[in-house]
Amino acid sequence: MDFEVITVFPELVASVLPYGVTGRALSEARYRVRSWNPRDVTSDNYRRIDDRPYGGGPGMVMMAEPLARCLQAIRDRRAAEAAPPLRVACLSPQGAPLTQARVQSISQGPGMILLCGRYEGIDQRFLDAHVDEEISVGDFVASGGELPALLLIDAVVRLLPGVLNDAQSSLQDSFVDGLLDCPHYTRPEVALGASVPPVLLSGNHLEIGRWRRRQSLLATRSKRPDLLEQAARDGRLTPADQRILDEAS
Ligand code: 9D3
Repeated sequence: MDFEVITVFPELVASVLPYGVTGRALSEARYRVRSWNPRDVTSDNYRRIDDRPYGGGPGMVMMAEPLARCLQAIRDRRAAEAAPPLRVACLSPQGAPLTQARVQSISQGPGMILLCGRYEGIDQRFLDAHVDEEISVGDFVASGGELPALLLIDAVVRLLPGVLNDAQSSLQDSFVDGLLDCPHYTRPEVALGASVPPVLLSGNHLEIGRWRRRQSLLATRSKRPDLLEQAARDGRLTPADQRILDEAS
């Protein structure tokens, strides 16, 4: 899995992944991340990559040509390595919201070229000519595309074969079945004056499973009613789930 990241802050991109699960996977060469700085392919003395917006307005716009040269440098390098071609995604507040379904589909492919925007935006001609999709990580304003790109890489890498210790844990992820996770407890049995729910100490795995499902359903209804409605529409709630929700409402 390869991520080719176009960014004016390559040190920022390199700084985040060498920790935890993504760090181990990186040292095991389960994926690669390379950064490409559009400033490195400029030809003018000022290494200019941004300019003022036509039509006026605040901020600066990333210029199309340095980005196109950067993309060509990536494609040339990959061709020389006989590496497969990659789709181009731009991280952008105007993109489609990233979902676990999209993360899973990316994890089954060869990787991506990720363009991290800075400034007010990117010249539309580059987007029209070269970008296959625009991806957002949520309805809030970040200061650039680098942290969103890292979030995408993080979410994809943990799904790669061999990356998580426990083969079960990514299958049990919240969002995979469209519900929020249940509460978790560990030793000691009494902490901060509160006890562990007795069912978790019972050894009855059927009852424990039912309790966890109930907690997931109730937490999803109270914190993310949108997810619960989607699960119901998609037929992911069993009659037993419906009964739990009806009885607790
Ligand atoms: C009012 C104009 N702003 C658009 C909302 C300008 C603007 C703000 C912030 C343009 C770019 C950015 C930088 N953000 C990203 O590049 C970004 C982002 C985000 O801000 N939120 C959620 N997902 C993403 S992905 C890339």
